[in-house]
Amino acid sequence: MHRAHTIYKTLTGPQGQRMGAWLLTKKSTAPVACAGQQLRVYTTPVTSEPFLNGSSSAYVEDMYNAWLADPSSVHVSWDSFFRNSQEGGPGYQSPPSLAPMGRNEMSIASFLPAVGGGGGGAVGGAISEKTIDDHLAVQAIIRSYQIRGHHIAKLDPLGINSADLDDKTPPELLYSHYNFARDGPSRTYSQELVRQVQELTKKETDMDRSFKLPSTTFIGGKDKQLPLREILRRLELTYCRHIGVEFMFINSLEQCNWIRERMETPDIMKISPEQKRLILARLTRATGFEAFLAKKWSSEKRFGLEGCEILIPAMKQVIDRSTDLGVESIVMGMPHRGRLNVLANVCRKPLSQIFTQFAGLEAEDDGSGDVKYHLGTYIERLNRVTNKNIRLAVVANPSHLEAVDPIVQGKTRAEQFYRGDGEGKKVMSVLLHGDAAFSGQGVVFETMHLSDLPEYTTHGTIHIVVNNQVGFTTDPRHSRSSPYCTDVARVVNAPIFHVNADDPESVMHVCNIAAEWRATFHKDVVIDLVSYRRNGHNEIDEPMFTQPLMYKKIKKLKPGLDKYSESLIKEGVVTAAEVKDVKDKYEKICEEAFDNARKETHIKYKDWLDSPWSGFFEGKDPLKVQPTGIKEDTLQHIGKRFSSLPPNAAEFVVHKGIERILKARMDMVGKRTIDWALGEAMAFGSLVKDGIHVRLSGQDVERGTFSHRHHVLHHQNVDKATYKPLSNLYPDQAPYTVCNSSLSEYGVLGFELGYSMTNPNALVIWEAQFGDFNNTAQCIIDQFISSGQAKWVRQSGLVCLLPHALEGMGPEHSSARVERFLQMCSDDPDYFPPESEEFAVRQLHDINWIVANCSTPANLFHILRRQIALPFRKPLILLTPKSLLRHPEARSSFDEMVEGTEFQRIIPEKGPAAANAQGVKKLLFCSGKVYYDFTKARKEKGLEKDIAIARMEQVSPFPYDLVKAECAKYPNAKVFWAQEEHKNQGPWTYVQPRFDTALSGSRDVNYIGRATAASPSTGSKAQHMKEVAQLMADATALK
Ligand SMILES: Cc1ncc(C[n+]2csc(CCOP(=O)(O)OP(=O)(O)O)c2C)c(N)n1
Ligand SMILES: [Mg+2]
Repeated sequence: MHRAHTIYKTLTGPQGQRMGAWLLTKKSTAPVACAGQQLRVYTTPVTSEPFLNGSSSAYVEDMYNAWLADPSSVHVSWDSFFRNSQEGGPGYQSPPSLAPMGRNEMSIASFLPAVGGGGGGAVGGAISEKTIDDHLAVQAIIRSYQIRGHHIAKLDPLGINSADLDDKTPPELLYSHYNFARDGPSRTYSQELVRQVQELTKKETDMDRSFKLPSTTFIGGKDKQLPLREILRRLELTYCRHIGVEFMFINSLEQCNWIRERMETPDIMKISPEQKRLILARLTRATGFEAFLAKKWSSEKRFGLEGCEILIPAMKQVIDRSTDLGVESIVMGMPHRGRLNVLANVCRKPLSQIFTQFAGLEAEDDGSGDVKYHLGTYIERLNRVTNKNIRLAVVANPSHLEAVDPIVQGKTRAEQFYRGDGEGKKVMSVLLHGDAAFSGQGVVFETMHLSDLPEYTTHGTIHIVVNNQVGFTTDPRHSRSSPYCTDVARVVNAPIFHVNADDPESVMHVCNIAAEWRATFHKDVVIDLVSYRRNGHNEIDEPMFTQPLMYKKIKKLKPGLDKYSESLIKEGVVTAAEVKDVKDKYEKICEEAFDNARKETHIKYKDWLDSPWSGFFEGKDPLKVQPTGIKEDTLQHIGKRFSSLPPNAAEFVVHKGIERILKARMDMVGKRTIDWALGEAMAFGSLVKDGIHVRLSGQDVERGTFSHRHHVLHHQNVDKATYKPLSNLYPDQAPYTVCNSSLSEYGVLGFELGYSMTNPNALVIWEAQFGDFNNTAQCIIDQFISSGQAKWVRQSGLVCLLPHALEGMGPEHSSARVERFLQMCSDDPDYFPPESEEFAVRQLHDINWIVANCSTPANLFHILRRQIALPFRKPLILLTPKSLLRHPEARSSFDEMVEGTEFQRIIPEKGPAAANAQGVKKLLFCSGKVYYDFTKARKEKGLEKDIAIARMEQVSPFPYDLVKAECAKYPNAKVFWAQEEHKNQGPWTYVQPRFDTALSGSRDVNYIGRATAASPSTGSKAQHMKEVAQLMADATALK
C-alpha cells in the first residue's frame, strides 16, 4: 500500500505533471489557471473527436475529472454522459458506426466502471459516484505504475540509484504538503486523483475489495478482477523490481498494450533450468575472459567489462531471439568498453587472434593499423541455440564515441537493400553505447532521426547501453541534464528498458522483449543495463581519486557471476562443482589459445576487416582501369529519357518551369551537348545501365540546392505523385536512389559511408548543401574517410560533392575548405613517382583519397564513372560548381564522352597560346570555375596568344607527369598557380611543393590569388568585386 501512496506522491508533484500533461493535453483548448495549477477546458466538438478512440485510455478520466471540477468545462455530450451515469442511465450513446472498430479503438464498455465483488457497488443498476471514483482510482493506480513505476524500481546494483538523477521526492512536491479542500469548487486533476486514492484506501478492508481490471492491464492473466492488495502486489513486481520501463509516452495503444502484456502477464519471466544454466555459462565466459586478460596482461589497457559482464549474455540473447525470428545478419557498432569480450564471446572471433593483438607483433599486410579495442570483425557461423546460420559484423571505429552509429545504420541499410529485405526482417543493426556518450554526443540524436526516414530506415535498431553510471571520471549529474542517459531515444518513441544488470534473468527478459519488439514493430528500442565499473576507466586508472564513495561500495560488492551462481545453487539448478567445472573449462580454452597466439609471428589487419568484398579483387589486374567513355547511342538514349516528360504525361501535370528545363535539355541532346546536370545524369544513367546501383543522398539533392538537377518530378495536383526519370531508363537497369536527407551532415555522411562499405559495385554519393557544411561532419571525414583504409584495410568509393567557389555569397557558402582535404592527402610532396603507362592508376592506388575540381561536364561524367571503373575503391572529394551549372561555356560535346575518351587530369591550353608555345609569356595553372573568369579577362585584354591557361582537374594525387609536360611546352613562360581562394586556403599550399618536385626546381612557380585571410570570403559584395578585379588584373598582367 505504501507504494501506491509513493507513486501518487510522485504523480502529483511537478514531476507528475509530465504524466498529467500527457493525460491532459489531448485536444485541449486554452488552459484555465486554477488553484495555482492548471485545469484544462475541453470543448472539442464531438464530431471532430472519434468517440473513445482508445489511443488514449486516459481520455474518459480526463473528461470525468474535468467534469467533476466544472461540468461546463466539457462538451455537452460528456456532461450528459456523466450526468446520466450518475443517475444510473446508460450515459452518452454514440451514433451507431458503419465502420468496424479500428485496431486502436476500444469499446466504451471497457472503460465503464464495472462493479467488482466488494461493497460500494451499484444499487439497482445505478452506479454511485463513489463506485466510479473507486474504479477510476484503481485505473489511475495501475496507470501510474505503468508510467512512473520505473522511478522507484531497484535498478542500481550499487543501491545509489543515481540511474535516475534524483530519487528523492522533495517535500514541497508531496500532496500532503498542501491543503486539499475535499469538496472545493475547483479541484485540479491531480488533486482529484489524490482525493480518490485517499478515499479508496481509507480502510484496510478496502484492500480486499475486488476490482474489475481495465483492458489496459494484463496483471490479471485469466482473471478479470482482482483484490486491490493483489493488484498492487503484481504491479510492484512488474514495474518496481529490477526492470524500469518507460513506454507510456508511445503514441500507440497497440504498442503500449504489447509491452504491458509482455511485462505484466503473471509468470511471464519464468524460465527453465536449462535457460538458467545457459545464462550462467555465458556469464562465466564473459567474466573469465576479462579475468584471463587481467592475469596475462595486467598493465595493458583493454577497457574491461567488469561490472557489466551481463552484456555478453544479453547480446547473445538478443541475437538468439532475433535469429529465431528470422534475422540472418547483424551489423553491430560499439565503443571501447567490453569490445574484446564481444569479439571473443559474442562473435566467437578466434581467441588466438585476439591475444596476438597483445603481443606487439608487426603486421603482415599494408596499412598503419589501429589499437585493438577499435578493430572490427566479420564472422559467419552457426548459431548453436537456434541452429541457423548467422553473420555478425562489428564495425571498426575510431576513438570518437558514437561516430560509428550512422555508419552501422548505412551499412545495415545497404545490406537490406541488396538482399531485397525491404522490411528489415533479415538484417538488423545493434548499437552499443556508454552512458555518458549516449547522452552527450549529438550524433546519437542525428542517427536516431534517420531511423524512420524512408530511404534511411533500418527498420529498428536495438540499442544497448552499458550504463556504468560514470563517464571516465565524470558523474552523471555533471554529464547530462536529463534524468536518464537514454532520454534521447524518447524522440523516436522507442521504448526504454532500464534493468538492474545484477539480475541476469530480468536482463534476459528485456532482451527478449527488445528482439520481439523490433521484429514486430520495426522500430528502435533501448536496453539500459544499469551496472557499474569495477575498475577505473581503464585498467591503469585509479577511480578512488574521483568517485571514492562509489568505489567503496563497489569494492564490497560481489561480482555478478558469483551472485548468480550462488542463487542457482540455492535454487538447485546447478551444483557448486558444476559452476567450478564451467569456469575451469573456459580457462583451459583461453590457455590453449594463448599458447597458439605465442606461436604467431605477425598480425594480419585483414583478420579484422568488417566488410570483406568477396570476389571483388580476385582475378583483377590491380592497375587496370576499365574505359569510361561510352557509346553515342547510350548517350542519346539517356539524354532523351532524362529530358522527357513522364510516360503518362497526359495525366501527370508537371510545373511549367520544369517543362521548359526538360525542353532545354532535349535541345542540348539534339545538339550533342551537355551541361552539368546532363553530365551527371549521363554518368548515373550509364552506370545503372551496367547494373551499378547509384545512390545520391544529402540535403535537397532531389531538386538540387541550385535547382539544376530535378531528379524527381512532382505532379502539380496529386500529393506524393512523383516521377524519377533516371529510374526509368532501361527495364533491366540497377536501381537509382535519390533522397533528400534530414538536415544533418555528421549523421548522413556517416550513413552514406556505411552504405558504401557493403558493396563495391555501387556509386554512393553524399552532397553537401554548400561545401563548407562538410565541417560539421569532420569526424567522419578525418577518422573514417581519410584514414579508414590505412587503419582498417577497408576501402570505400564514396563520393562527396562539395559546392565550392567564391561568388560573393559571404564567408559561408563559398569555400569547401579544399585546403584541409588536400592537407590530409597521403602522397609525398617530394616524390615524383616513376613515369610509366600506369602512372595515373598507380598514384590512385597508393593515395588515401582523390581531390578534384572539374571544370567541364564531360570530365564530371568521366570522374564519376572512373570511381567504378577502378579495380579498387577510393573516396572522391569532388568540388562542384554553383554559377558554372548554368554557364553557357561550361558545356561539353558528346565527342568528349564517347568511347575512347577518358577523364582528363589536366586540361591543357588548346587556344591560340598553344599554337604560339614559344611566344607564351605566362603559363597559368588553375582549378575549377575560376578558369572561366581568367579566360574572359584574357580575352578582354587581347592576350590569348600570350597567356596559356591549364586546368588542374585532379589536384590530388598530383599530376606530376602532366604538369611537367605542360610546362615543357612553354619554355619561355613564367609559371603561376592562380586561385581565387585566399593564400592560406585553396590548393596553393598543397600544389606549391609539388610543382617544385614536378619541375625539379628548374623553374619558379609563383602565386596569384587573394592575400591570406582568417575568413574564407568577405561578406561585402563591393569588396568581393574589388578582389575579383584585382585577381583578374594579376592573372593577366604581363611584366
Ligand atoms: C567524441 C569523444 N570525446 C571524448 C572521448 C574521450 N573519452 C573516452 S572514454 C570517455 C568516457 C566515456 O564514458 P561512457 O560513455 O559512459 O563509457 P564508459 O567508458 O563508462 O563505458 C571519454 C570522455 C572520446 N573517446 N570520444
Ligand atoms: Mg559510463
